[in-house]
Amino acid sequence: MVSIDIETEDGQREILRRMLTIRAFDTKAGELFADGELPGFVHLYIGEEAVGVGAISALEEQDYITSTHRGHGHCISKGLDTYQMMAELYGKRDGYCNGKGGSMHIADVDAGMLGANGIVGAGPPLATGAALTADYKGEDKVALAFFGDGAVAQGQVHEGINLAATWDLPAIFVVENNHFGEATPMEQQHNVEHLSATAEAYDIPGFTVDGMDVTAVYEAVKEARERASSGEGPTFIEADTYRYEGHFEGDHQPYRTEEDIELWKDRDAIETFKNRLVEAGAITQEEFEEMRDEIEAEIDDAAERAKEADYPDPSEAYEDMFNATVPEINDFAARMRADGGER
Ligand SMILES: Cc1ncc(C[n+]2csc(CCOP(=O)(O)OP(=O)(O)O)c2C)c(N)n1
Ligand SMILES: [Mg+2]
Repeated sequence: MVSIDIETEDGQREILRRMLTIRAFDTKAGELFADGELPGFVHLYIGEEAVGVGAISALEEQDYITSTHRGHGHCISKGLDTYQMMAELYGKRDGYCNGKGGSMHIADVDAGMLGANGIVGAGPPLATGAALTADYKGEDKVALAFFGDGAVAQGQVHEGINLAATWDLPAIFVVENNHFGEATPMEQQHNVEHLSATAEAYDIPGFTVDGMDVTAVYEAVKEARERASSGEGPTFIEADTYRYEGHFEGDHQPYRTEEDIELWKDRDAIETFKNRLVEAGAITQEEFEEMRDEIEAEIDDAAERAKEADYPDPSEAYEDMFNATVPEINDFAARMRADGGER
């Protein structure tokens, strides 16, 4: 059983709900950042919702994902709690990393979310490692790595894909080609038209799908998962998508025009999927608006609660940093705490 069945009306509504949740969460995060409420940086996933939701909805509950610096959408797609996420953005103790990680380090290993990552290209080798673990233990688990067009030329991405391909590991590599790595357009980063050409070098299947179409992403990943879990190795999927907002909040975006953005907004994934469901009678426009309003209220509430929540105490600064199961590290951590970190 897949975690979400896109063939059913319940599954379709859940997919819509998740895409709307990402849109509402990141819209709120952008507003809060602009108001000076949030420390650090936020990179918004608005416009790219169909990729995270389509891909993760096609996985099983027990599967792993690795994420990027633009990770809120992956977290929500994997079912993470929006209050705990918001608390993490605020640096509060209730956050996923007790407020010590922030937007780019949200992780929930128990949920199979192996972490957002501030290091561009760091996800694929982690996914290969998780896939190797699953393979070694004989568990039916697949590891899916999300990474950007800007990560495709990173060395460690290729090391990860090469090993997974050579050892037929249960991995899936999903490139979110949003056409920019920071301010650099795709054509100035790569010599190929489609990044899925990368797959040829490793003799694995490679596809480019419409990343504004949640169904297309879902179907590609579902097929990739079947291949991975039956021992046939990894698949490389390029999802063609676009970010509506700047690279980070505060980016003045001299590298593109409002018209460029509007062209993609005309193909908005949420609007397209919703219209398809309305036509099929799976949801009415009124039900859709009700769903959207409820989600926005939930996110507002999560943000208000996170704002009021406690910060971690300074005495907790060295907690959760070391693997307590390794005695030497434990000992080192205890000494660090004792002398206030003077080493
Ligand atoms: C190893 C490394 N190099 C450079 C950076 C700086 N950096 C942060 S995001 C980014 C662009 C990433 O572009 P892409 O992978 O396409 O992801 P997108 O932001 O478009 O989602 C860069 C170069 C970094 N964080 N890590
Ligand atoms: Mg990009």
